[in-house]
Amino acid sequence: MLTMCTLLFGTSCKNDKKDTTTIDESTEMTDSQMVQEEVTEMKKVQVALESRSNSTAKGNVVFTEENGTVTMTAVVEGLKEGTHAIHIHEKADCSAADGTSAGGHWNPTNQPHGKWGSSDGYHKGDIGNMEADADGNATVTITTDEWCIGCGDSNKDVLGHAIIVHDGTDDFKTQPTGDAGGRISCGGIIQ
Ligand SMILES: [Cu+2]
Ligand SMILES: [Zn+2]
Repeated sequence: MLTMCTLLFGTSCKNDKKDTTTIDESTEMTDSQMVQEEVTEMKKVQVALESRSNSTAKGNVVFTEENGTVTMTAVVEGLKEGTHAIHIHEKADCSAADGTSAGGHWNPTNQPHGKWGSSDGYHKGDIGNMEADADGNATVTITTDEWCIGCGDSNKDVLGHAIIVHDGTDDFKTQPTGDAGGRISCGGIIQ
């Protein structure tokens, strides 16, 4: 019996391609492969955006972190055609019908509201705007080393906050909100 188990284990190890697997091959991972990825380098958290303020806006946001760089992609549907602000807000609490339970913009570094990367300052949650097409679909991607997923550094860690999509446009000037209008979709960033 012992010999049998050793043999099986040995065979399994020999076929294990762990050392040559790259992160980019992760599109169709099984659960066991997913565990292996987490043990190595890539972190991932997925957020469902729910409609708020009687809107039809909903969607999905995916954060991944690899080698200290976080990429966030938001895909939203059910929007009015045109420009919509999207931010990370302070609290992972979408319970209010108008989304106000998520608090203000996530701003751990005590900066003014602004355009991401601006020398005048910007909140860590100031993702910016996205454009909805005539069918109401919008997507935005941001890649940054100013965030992390679950690293525990309160100036960087996106976990425990919320994604908010707004009815209007972020003007990058009005303090502290960007005058982006109502909150039409919300999702807590929870692992
Ligand atoms: Cu906002
Ligand atoms: Zn802001």
